[in-house]
Amino acid sequence: MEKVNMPSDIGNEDLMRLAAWKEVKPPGDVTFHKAGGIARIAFNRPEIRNAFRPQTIDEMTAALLDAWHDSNIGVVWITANGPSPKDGVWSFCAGGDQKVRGQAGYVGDDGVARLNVLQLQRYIRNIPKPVVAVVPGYAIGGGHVLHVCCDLTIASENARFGQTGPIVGSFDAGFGSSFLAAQVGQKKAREIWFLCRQYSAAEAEAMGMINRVVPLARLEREALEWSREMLKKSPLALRFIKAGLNAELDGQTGVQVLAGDATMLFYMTEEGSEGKNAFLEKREPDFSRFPRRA
Ligand code: 1HA
Repeated sequence: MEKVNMPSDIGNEDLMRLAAWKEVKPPGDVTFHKAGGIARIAFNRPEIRNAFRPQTIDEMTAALLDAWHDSNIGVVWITANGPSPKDGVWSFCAGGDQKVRGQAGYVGDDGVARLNVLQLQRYIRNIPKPVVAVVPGYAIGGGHVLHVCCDLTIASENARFGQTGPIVGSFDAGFGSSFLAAQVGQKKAREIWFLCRQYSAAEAEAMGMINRVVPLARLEREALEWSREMLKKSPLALRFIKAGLNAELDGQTGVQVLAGDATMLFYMTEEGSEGKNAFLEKREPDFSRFPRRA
């Protein structure tokens, strides 16, 4: 069959020249770099379309948590290295590695079956910084769900999007369905899941599940430009907007994240500090100087 996802004339070496990327950890199933306020976390199994096993997700989760706690980082990318050394095809992620799929999940070297990608999805939604899916090729199955969970998606023209669960005997009825429907509407989300077709980047953009399509050779430059624009904005404002946009779909957990942000802001006020100070000074708190605002 003719390959629809052709290699570009760029390789990682060129991508790495775009910014002064510093390697955070040695390459494994994932590579992890930082530069100028951006964390670049990339799937690194291009020979199998960047399909993930438990170790891949563990490495990606650790990198995401590192970026979460690094106050120098304002934007996180989830992307992928490529192309495949076998056939030159680019991919973002083709979902769970079917070769290690056991009876109760994807089996790690320790023999334990996991669906740890679901926790990664929650972290992507909860990290109080924008997460950008930078998609250089196939985003299929659980890989498609990951881009859906990201705050923004920038894709290359050759990217292909779709679900395969009902073909390979799986489904993501969580964010992979509900957040997808919030993006493309109920009818389209049902079409995507019930028919398991593949969609071009242009089609994905038209249905509202990705933000921008560019030639593959421009992909990371475009992502850099978007990221640098966001980095100039108020971090707290972006944090609250993200929490607010998530809150309804995330139910009580969404309210909890938003409420936690409100608590953080309260701690930053004199009124909030008065209670703590009074406790530490073993006196009654005096809130009388704080107005009851209209
Ligand atoms: O649904 C869930 C979950 C639900 C709830 C909770 C957790 C979940 C966790 C995961 C998932 C899932 O991800 S289920 C969906 C699993 N993924 C798929 O069904 C996609 C399978 N792959 C494909 O459909 C195609 O490979 C492709 C459309 C992405 C690309 O097609 P293409 O260009 O024709 O490449 P292909 O020849 O098929 O693949 C190239 C190589 O990559 C092959 O290896 P090779 O024969 O060269 O040794 C192929 O086996 C390998 N590969 C591709 N995808 C996977 C994979 N190997 C293992 N697992 C894969 N997912």
